[in-house]
Amino acid sequence: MEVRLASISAQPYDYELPEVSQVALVVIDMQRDFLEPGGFGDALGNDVTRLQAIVPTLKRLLDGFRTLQLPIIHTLECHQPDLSDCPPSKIKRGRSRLTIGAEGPMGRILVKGEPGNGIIAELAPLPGEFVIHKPGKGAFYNTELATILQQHSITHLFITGVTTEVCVQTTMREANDRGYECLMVEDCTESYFPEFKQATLAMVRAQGGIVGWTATADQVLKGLEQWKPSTVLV
Ligand code: TIU
Repeated sequence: MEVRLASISAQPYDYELPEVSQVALVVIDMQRDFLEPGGFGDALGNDVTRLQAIVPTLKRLLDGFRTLQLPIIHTLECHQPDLSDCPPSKIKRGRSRLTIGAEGPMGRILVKGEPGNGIIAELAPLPGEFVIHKPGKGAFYNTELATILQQHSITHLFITGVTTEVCVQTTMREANDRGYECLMVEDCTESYFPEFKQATLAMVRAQGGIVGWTATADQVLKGLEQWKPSTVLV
């Protein structure tokens, strides 16, 4: 079988997909709680509408991964209804009018299973895609993510979602320390603070890619179209 490696045009230099590698798309916390009025992000005093700009591009990237039948991992930041997995420090932080667990217009804030805690309809997971419920900002803390990546021999992660400098960056740093080759997709992540997004992208790729790479969705899709893994690892 012909083996063709992919090289994705990225910063600070091209992102290579070796012959024996498996990629996954990670979509962090595209939940109503962060993108719609009345959720956690709103309760913290943020303008949540500015996160919605990435939805069409992220949907296009998701569709690309689905067409290529590559693994997709969605995460949700959430807590058990009794908040037993939520440190009191997290509840107190923010000093918002609606704290975690309080009843809001979309149900209880950041509580698993509440209407406001679900992933937005446009990006809803399809059967066969992984869905990780995470109590922290990073997707590895107290979740099955590490096991899933190992079981499916995943080595390369394309990281997207919200917010760039909180859950997205924390997850990318956790993954980087575990040896995963991570690329943050520039136009598929957003922050309530545009300057924090730009700073995050810059610090990821500084120092020779100290945390990993960044590229646009188009650059990722163009690269993946050339990629034909020689070994089916999933
Ligand atoms: N507040 C904020 O920017 N983010 C979070 O609390 N969680 C995530 O980033 N998902």
